[in-house]
Amino acid sequence: MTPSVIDKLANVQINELATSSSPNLQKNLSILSPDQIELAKMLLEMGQDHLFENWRDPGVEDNEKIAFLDQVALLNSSYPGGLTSYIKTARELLADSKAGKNPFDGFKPSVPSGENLTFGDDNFIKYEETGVEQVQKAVFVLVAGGLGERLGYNGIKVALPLEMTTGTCFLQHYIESILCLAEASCKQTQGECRRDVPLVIMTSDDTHARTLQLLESNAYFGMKPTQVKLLKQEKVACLADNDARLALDPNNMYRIQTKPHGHGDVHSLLYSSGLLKEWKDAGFRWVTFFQDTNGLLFKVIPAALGVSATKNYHVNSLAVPRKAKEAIGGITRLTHADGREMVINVEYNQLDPLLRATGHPDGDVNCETGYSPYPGNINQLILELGPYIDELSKTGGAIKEFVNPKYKDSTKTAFKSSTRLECMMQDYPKTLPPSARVGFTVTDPWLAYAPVKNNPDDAAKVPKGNPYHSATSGETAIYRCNSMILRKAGVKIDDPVSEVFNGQEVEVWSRVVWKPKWAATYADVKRKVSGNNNYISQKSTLVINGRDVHIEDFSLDGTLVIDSVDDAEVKVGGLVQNNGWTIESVDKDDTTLPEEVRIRGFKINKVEQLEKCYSKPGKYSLNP
Ligand code: UGB
Repeated sequence: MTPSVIDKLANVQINELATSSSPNLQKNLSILSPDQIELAKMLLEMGQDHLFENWRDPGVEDNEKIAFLDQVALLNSSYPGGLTSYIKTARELLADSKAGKNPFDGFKPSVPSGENLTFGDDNFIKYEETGVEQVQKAVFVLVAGGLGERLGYNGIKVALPLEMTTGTCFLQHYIESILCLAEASCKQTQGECRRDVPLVIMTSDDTHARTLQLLESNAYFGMKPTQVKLLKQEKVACLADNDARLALDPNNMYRIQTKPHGHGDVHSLLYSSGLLKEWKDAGFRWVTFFQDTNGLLFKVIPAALGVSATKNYHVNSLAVPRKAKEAIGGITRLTHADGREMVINVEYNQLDPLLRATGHPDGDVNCETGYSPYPGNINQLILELGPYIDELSKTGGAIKEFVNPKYKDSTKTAFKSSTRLECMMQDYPKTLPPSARVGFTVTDPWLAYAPVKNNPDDAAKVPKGNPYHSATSGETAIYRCNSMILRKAGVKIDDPVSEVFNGQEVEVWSRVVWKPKWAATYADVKRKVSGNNNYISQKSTLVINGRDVHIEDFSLDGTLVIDSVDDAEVKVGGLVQNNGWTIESVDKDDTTLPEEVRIRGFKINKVEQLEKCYSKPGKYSLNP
């Protein structure tokens, strides 16, 4: 545009604003560009005059005013439909909230049907095999924009070790699992695949730089950098009152307060990035979403992909049996008198009142299995790419939002602090037609779910019998799961002992840890364990860092660490006995210890071990 056209446009807009309710803005129009004036006009039209109320005269704090409109431009462009749409939706949702309207009014809940997997049975093995085949057609999406305030950890959560025996961090474990499953997938289909399985990581301003740095300083943990894409979510504007007036930062009148919008952003980001189409053109079929700190997830991903492929699920939510009122959402079928129907996650604080209001006077209660009949959503979703693209083409990736203001009193006229709209990735099915194939896959919690979300103090307050979801339980769950898998494969493993760390009583099993390249599936474990005389004592630690390691008639009472290159075939038998590695309780408030140790309440004391390293190709036998 030539300067004269810009001047004209500015003049028109200045005239339009001349009668505006914001004299301070009017005075400053000369320092703003036409685009900035357009944004300011939109704000006034949306009843946001207060944002300019304290603007100083032109010449004073002009850079701050420009920065303010730059921020408005970003908030406007990063929200589907822009700020106008954000403010309109906020007004509607705030009015509903004030009126106490339940978003599920008129819906009747019932228990949906899905697939229940029992680890290691024929059905599980069949699904796992089908799933491995599908991995080469899958893309993986990790939502990692959350700061983890509940955990109270200062770093990014994906950098946390999932266990301290090897110190492997979550991101490394996820990437290695994906690489191994993709390789197994290629092998199973006689190497026909020609593409790299992509990984997308959704970050936020809180996590982006540190996630990138973690990847770069570790050579992307073995992935090609081109395989990994980071998509950064933006925060959304905070709302000061029921009229959805945007909240200014109390320390800076030229800055709108912002807060995270939630993991639901992943859908609009994927849509606007153009990646979905790219993947479809490249022949991918599945999009697998997962959270930042679940060290068990990949134990069940192959079987769950198998369920998706076998049942042609457009949406497959992974779930675990859930204790009634446990603080995770329940997967529920909702049926409306007007014919609407959906299978959706209902958050735990909404499920109980909804049941009570619809003819279940006791609300959410355990049934004869000892669990609620509504399976617990663990927020790992597998979507079929084709129907996903079709749906997002209609919605642009916008997900039904909610608002959760904390009111000052029962008049519900003022908030204790500003609020904002939020959205959750598992609400994606809310806009799907009833014909969509929405299902779920339930697995044992010991196999699939051990998130690290709660700080030690909150975890210690969890009602007895409910999971802690802490760093302590996250790590001990890895040992329990690996021990149970080996048990199923025929290894005799001692029962665990019960110990208390950071005020949480946990089962301590033998510390068995292996790299995904040793076994990415149960079928791999079965192939690599043979003989009827394998035994691991409770005090033992077994670390397998090698691909071709075979355990046969082997007894361990102490610590054995095996490192081997891919072409080294190692047979492990006989008896290894030493003082091993012990678990030592630590004080969570001992600031001389690293934070990742304190949040677990224990450390690994490496007293004695047998360490074997096979760095050259060949056939070896470890039989001391
Ligand atoms: N996340 C983002 O990427 N961006 C955000 O803005 C926020 C989060 P939380 P939440 O596993 O038991 C979910 O905070 O949202 C990422 C389900 O909603 O750990 O309280 C973040 O980095 C709930 O139904 O969990 O609860 C992390 O990877 C239940 O399944 C992920 O989103 C619960 O998880 C989840 O964020 C659970």
